[in-house]
Amino acid sequence: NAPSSHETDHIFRSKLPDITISNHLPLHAYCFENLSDFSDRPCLISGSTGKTYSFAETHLISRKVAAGLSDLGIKKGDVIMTLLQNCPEFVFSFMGASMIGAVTTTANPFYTQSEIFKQFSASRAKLIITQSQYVNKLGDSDCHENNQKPGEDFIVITIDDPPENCLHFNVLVEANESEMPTVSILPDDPVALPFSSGTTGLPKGVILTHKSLITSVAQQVDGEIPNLYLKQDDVVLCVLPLFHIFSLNSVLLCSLRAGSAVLLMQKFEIGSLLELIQKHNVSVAAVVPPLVLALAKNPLVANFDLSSIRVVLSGAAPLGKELEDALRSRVPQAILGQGYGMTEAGPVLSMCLAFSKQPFPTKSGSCGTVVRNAELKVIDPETGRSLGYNQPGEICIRGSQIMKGYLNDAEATANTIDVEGWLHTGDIGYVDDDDEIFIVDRVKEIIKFKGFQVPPAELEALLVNHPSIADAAVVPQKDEVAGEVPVAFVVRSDELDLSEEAVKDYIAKQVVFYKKLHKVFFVHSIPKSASGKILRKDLRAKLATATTM
Ligand code: 4UW
Repeated sequence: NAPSSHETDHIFRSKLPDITISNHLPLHAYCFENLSDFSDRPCLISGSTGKTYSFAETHLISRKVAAGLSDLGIKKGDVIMTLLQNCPEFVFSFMGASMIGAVTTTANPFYTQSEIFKQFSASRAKLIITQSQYVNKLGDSDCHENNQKPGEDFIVITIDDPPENCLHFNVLVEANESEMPTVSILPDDPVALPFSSGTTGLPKGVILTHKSLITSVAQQVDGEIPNLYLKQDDVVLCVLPLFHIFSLNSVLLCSLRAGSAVLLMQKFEIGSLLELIQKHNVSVAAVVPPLVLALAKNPLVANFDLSSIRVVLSGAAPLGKELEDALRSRVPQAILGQGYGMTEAGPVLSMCLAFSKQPFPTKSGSCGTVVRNAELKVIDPETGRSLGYNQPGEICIRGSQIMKGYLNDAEATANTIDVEGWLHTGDIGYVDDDDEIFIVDRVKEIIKFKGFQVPPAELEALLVNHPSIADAAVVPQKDEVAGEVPVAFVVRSDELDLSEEAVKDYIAKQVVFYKKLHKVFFVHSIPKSASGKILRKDLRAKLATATTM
């Protein structure tokens, strides 16, 4: 009569008390709930133009966009796609869609045509909001899979001068907000559909509901003692792309809720970044480790005044202690710490408690402590047994913030969220005596290049499509700047002289820059388990010895 697993589970919780969360509301109503306290304060600042939108303006334009989307036939449950660099229109589109119960799938504008098409067709998007420079990637004859035509089979809106068959964003902004339809939105209705490959396989739509995103934002910034204390006079740096959940949730949605200004930067360039930090007195900087590297090491930094920065929040990939120390010498007044997120987890699992309104002492290298109103456990990946303090195992999380599931993929959902509601992250870590989480390894396939996801299965599928390749496996190799880079093991299908360069070029033509292969090793076979799974651990070990030789 062994006790059922949950009775013996060792569950880790936040050191902050649970709070009441308004997750019965729709996301936009929650984000703008306290609007009247700060309606005239700056909400969005465009880094490139300097144009500022107050909270009241942001709310009004979002409502106009909601009415405009509705006029174009977008209804509750429909999906729209944003294919945008960071800009105010991203925010108006996302919030506007939420207001009519529509769902936004956020795509990377640097994606190739086929990468965009996969997300577009899997999400069944009816409308795309983009920049004119990307329109040529939306359904041309050279993409054989896509015979849909922009302007005919789906609507394309550009935020700048529209090419043929496209509409200008103004058609949305000029709509009459009072004609916005009233829709009833339930907490479990989807609102965002980012794509992630999760622990295995190809990218999949991650269904995030109104309730999940509200819960996640509240876990960070709500309550008497917020875990991530954002103030109304904060200026939060938004240089990380809003199509990724880190920036969407912890920068944009958290700032909207808390009444902080968001400084939008279209892309990362160290000179303009430093200028904007100084000019706008950025106080909270959300970063990824390669950005920490730039801030810590670039000589230009010495020419700028960065004394306004009070918080540096790093996440999406491991941040080494040395790098953290190097940054500390550049911004000695700032609190440095990490958050740990995963798209499927809603996304935040843990956050540094030094960012709290009542800060706790924290250690460098830690990814923070599990957020409030959530449970975290660490399990033995072999037996599933729950582990106690200081014992590394797979990190699992449970709470209202996690995804509803993958879009149209019950099997992948069931492999990620178990029957007791635990989401299995595929990350290996432990919780120390002070409840701080340390990530030490990953059992999932995903490769992280500067925090961007590189799904090995996607590259492997492309590789085996090549007529001269019989089999292939892609694994991460450590890299000082990017953290990890994808490298391939390839079995040639004949004796033809397929070169490393040819394989690299073949992939490079089909994928966004961060998925490019950095090395190709030709081998006679790919090690596989009896069930046919690639033994990635063996290949990673081979790589480790090969590089030390
Ligand atoms: N240390 C080590 C970390 C860390 C990490 C993530 O692309 P995804 O699905 O999602 C993200 C989300 C990151 C994020 C969101 C909100 C937030 O506040 C925050 O803290 C600042 C971070 O990256 O990739 C998920 C995978 O990325 C790795 C880990 O393997 C995770 O499963 N990862 N954060 N601090 N590794």
